[in-house]
Amino acid sequence: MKNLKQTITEIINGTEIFDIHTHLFPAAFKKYHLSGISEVLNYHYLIAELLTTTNINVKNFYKLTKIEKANIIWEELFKKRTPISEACKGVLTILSELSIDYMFKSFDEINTEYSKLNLSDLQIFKIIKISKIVMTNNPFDKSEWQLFKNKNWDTNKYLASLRLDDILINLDKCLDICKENINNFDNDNDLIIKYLDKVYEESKPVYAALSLNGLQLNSFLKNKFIPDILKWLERKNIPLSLLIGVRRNVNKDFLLAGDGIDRIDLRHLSEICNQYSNNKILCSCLSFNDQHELTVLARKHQNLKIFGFWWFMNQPSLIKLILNLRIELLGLNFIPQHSDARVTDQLLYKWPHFKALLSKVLYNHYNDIKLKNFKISENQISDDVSKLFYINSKNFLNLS
Ligand code: RAT
Ligand code: ZN
Repeated sequence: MKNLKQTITEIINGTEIFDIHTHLFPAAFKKYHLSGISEVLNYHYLIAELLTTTNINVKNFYKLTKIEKANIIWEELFKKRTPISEACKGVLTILSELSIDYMFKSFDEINTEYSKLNLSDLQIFKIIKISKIVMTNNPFDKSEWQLFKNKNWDTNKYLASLRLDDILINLDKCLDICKENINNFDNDNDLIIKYLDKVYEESKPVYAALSLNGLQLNSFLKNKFIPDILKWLERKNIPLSLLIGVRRNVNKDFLLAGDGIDRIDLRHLSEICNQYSNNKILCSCLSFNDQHELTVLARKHQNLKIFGFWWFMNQPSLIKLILNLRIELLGLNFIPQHSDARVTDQLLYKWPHFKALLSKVLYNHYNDIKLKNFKISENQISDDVSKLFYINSKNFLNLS
């Protein structure tokens, strides 16, 4: 092998990726598919930064059009100030990846240049080497669920997942939607399961997911629907993905940009894994505080798999630290990242930022075992990276 560092970087850049949690939709589903620089600048991570950095009136800001909002974000965060946060750097990565010279330019100028590129989602997938992504699909959102009425998109690239948060936060609405679709049922539990059967057939999801605050995690196993849902997931042989530790609406006025972090007790996760040992659980925690305990739990439960660096955890300094910890405690038995992208173009920064970190972290570990006389080959590194980016996800989701 020529040079270990270079070999690792080349392998990481050349390995196919399975992105297991995104908020992306196929381009054919126009109403929900987001792309382009205006959408990139309207990302709620940047909006939160804008609203807390400036004195802009929040209500008035949200009344503006997307182009107007993008304009303000560009002026305030990228021209008047140094764009040094992770969310800002993401935009710079996208622009430089696309060779757009942005210095001293207005949003309009950049927008015109960017639009001319006419980038398609599949082109972006190709640049980053993404072969599959998992969408977040809410079966209790009638308008969004229309996606599955006309499958004129590549179902091998865009896989579905069932987001079930509404069952915990908006049960009446969920039951109404179930009743519109299911005629014969014995009780509410039976109704929900029959509806899940229906949406399963329509979408063929690879997992079901729930995001939980501390209270919802504490009372999870006492919820009257959860045991039946877990049994249903076991029958369907698909995992439950738990995104734990979000506190919604910390600042209601900020809308989507107003969610924060909640305190949680991971002993409940351990209980879920024990009581439902035939269910597979994917898990990502939002707070830095919970990462050590979560990693130890993944050594204790065969049915638990950690995935990604979720949202506020997706910061280079934290990723470096926790990625090392995960490798130290779990070897390569975890799913290291997901993009959480809402705009297809964000893949152009989320994955390269992660790849650069993974490259450095893996180099140190391989170097370490090399010093202990372990002969690491190029093939072995390829297999390892392939596990991290693709195979671990594929196996845990039971995909062929
Ligand atoms: O990261 C985000 O964009 C958040 O707003 C959430 O969507 C989060 O990832 C989630 O899936 O709830
Ligand atoms: Zn998400």
